[in-house]
Amino acid sequence: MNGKIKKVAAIHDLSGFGRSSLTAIIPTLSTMGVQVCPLPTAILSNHTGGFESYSYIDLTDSMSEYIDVWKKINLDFECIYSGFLGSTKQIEIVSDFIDYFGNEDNLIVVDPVMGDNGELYSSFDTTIISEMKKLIAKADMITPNFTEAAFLLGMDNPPKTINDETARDWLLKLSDMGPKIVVITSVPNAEKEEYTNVLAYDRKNNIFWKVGCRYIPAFYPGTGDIFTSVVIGSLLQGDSLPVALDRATQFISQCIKASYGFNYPKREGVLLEKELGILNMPVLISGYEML
Ligand code: PXL
Repeated sequence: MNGKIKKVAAIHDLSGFGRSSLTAIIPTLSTMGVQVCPLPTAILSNHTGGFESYSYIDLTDSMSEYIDVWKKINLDFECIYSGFLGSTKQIEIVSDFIDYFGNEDNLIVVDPVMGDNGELYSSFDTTIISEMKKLIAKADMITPNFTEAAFLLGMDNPPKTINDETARDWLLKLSDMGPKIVVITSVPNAEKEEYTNVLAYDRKNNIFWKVGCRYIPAFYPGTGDIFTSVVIGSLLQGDSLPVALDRATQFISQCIKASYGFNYPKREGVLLEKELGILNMPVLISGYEML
């Protein structure tokens, strides 16, 4: 056995309460045997989705010095994973980070965190969309939710549902912007209202994938961060893309079911701590198919 542990540079905010961003990403990837090296973008008292207020310390000005030290001590990463970015300047910093630390062998993942349920998060205005488009051009894989995918494609108001043909069109158009792998989460199912889909396109193999999941009418902040973390952990463990998507979908459904059953306050996020252990259990692949 060799002691090599893979490292992920995780460029996200730290929100002290509500199980989103780094407080969800670190435990998830650590449980999957991956070392998380956080590059914090901001420190918040709690995430911005559903509380009366939040405190916000912007770390844009300290990020360059932090990164310079990482360069000096010669760090390298098997994956670079960015999420919530608080300013245009931060997007530029991440872009430079990818130019320096990205290479042929590592996986560059950009989760273009901007909004959900048809709306931008309260801390953003629409300039985030054009900046995010520049950043996704440098990614190997992007993981927008349905709302973010529509915004990246230039729509102001995401449609209610899309059929398979439109879905393939969206995936191709997003891949044309740069990323080799495009994953769209929370896509409403046009035929079966009680299901949502995760859809994906793998340009190298020219394959579209679809993983269905029973829709649970509950919105919990942080589920996108946990989803992308499981996909990354699974790919770094050597799984194929559809298996990684299947594992992540199953894990999120399990977390949501665990929380929903307790009528747990949504703004506190899903009951991650109760469920983390199942990430180390043998996987029963539940049902991916080609789109
Ligand atoms: O999970 C996405 C996210 C990340 N960071 C902050 C957020 C949110 C979603 O609300 O508010 C600060």
